[in-house]
Amino acid sequence: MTEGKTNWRSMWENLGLDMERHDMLLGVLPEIYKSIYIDAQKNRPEGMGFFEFVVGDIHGIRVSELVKAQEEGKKVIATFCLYIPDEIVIALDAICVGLCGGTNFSNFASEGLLPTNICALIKSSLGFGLGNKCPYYATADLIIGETTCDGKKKCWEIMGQHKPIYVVETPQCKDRPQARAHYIAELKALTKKLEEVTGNKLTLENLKKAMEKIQNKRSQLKRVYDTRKNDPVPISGKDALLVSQIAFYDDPDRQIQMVGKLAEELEERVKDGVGAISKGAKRILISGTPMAIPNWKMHHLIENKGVAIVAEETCTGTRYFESEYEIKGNTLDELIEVLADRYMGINCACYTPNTGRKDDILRQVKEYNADGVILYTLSFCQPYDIEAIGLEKELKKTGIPVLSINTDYSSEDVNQLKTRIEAFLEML
Ligand code: BJ8
Repeated sequence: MTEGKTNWRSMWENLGLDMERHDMLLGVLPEIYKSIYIDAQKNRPEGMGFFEFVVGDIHGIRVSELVKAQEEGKKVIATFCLYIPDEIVIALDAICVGLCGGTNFSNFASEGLLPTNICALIKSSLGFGLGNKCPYYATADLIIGETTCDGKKKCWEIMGQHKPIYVVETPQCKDRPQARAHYIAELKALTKKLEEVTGNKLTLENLKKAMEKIQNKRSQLKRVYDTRKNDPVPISGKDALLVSQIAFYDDPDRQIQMVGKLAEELEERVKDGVGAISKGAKRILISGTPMAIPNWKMHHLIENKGVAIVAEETCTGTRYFESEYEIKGNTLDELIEVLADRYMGINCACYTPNTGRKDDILRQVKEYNADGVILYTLSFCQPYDIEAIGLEKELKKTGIPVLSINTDYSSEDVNQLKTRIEAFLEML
């Protein structure tokens, strides 16, 4: 272990990390993890051992795999949004890593570059990169941005001064036929850019294979989520969130294997009536902005009260793996259309209108048998903030208890949140 750590140190130095700040980050993470995941939970599935190992070595083995792959000529492509299809990156024999930041530990580097009223996810992501604290960002050969929210759009301009970046112009009004045509054209332009960067060519065969792989990876996550529809829940929301967060940067083949193994164990637990949280516990659906690793704040606050989070209608939850596709098509163009339709089916608040999200929440309340919904919005995220107001009214109208929470990555509001969550849970 010591030897391994020494090796990582020289790797981090070679990647140009700010070692002092990086040491500080890695110094606090294990403690936070221990208090949230180990001390506060009982009866966790054995299969979580793998994910615990991965998070315990968050900047180690996986980064060394990326460095090794680069030495062998592969490229590392970093993304920040679900609308950038992993399938195209993987088909071109490159590695895709999701880079959203989930802690304000890195904000020192984004201060002075961004106004204060920008969401924590953007501040954190930019801070990690520019502050030389993220080895994934350091390895990235190309960053792919998108035109979703305004904050991200402007963030790409700043990132682009430090790293090669390519921005996909995602449409705003996705229900229009011309929006579909535009997104398809954008995916083709992205393909061209990635072909230049990787030196590989997208073919019908390699794209089909990549689609099978990514679809398989998503379906293993879906299996895990499906087990959460039972009472008792065989896995806590916290653990399920961790699995989902790791899926964004780990090797997809390993994910298929390890998430599949976990799903098998959870399916057995369901048969045997084994729960991670007591049978009959109140059940909460979370809906809102993504929760990038290590943002476990809401899950910890809620599950600490003995209730179960049964699903997340977020990009680090169901939006990531729902909307399966049929891999059919005899030409590359046809397969790209399949991809475009799948991705445009994701209901993100950055679209206007985005009525599908309300339908998703209502469906998931039923499917996961939720007693209430907590709308989770990162402060200063206007699209989700505005949708939360309308959703709160709509859900109340249908008799679904709902609580809307607006927060960031800091711990300053924890006591106030605890009080609000307690009051909400009591009325369920
Ligand atoms: S598909 S949710 S990953 S854009 S960064 S919108 S929190 S103000 S992340 Fe997103 Fe793609 Fe949509 Fe999903 Fe708000 Fe912050 Fe913007 Fe954010």
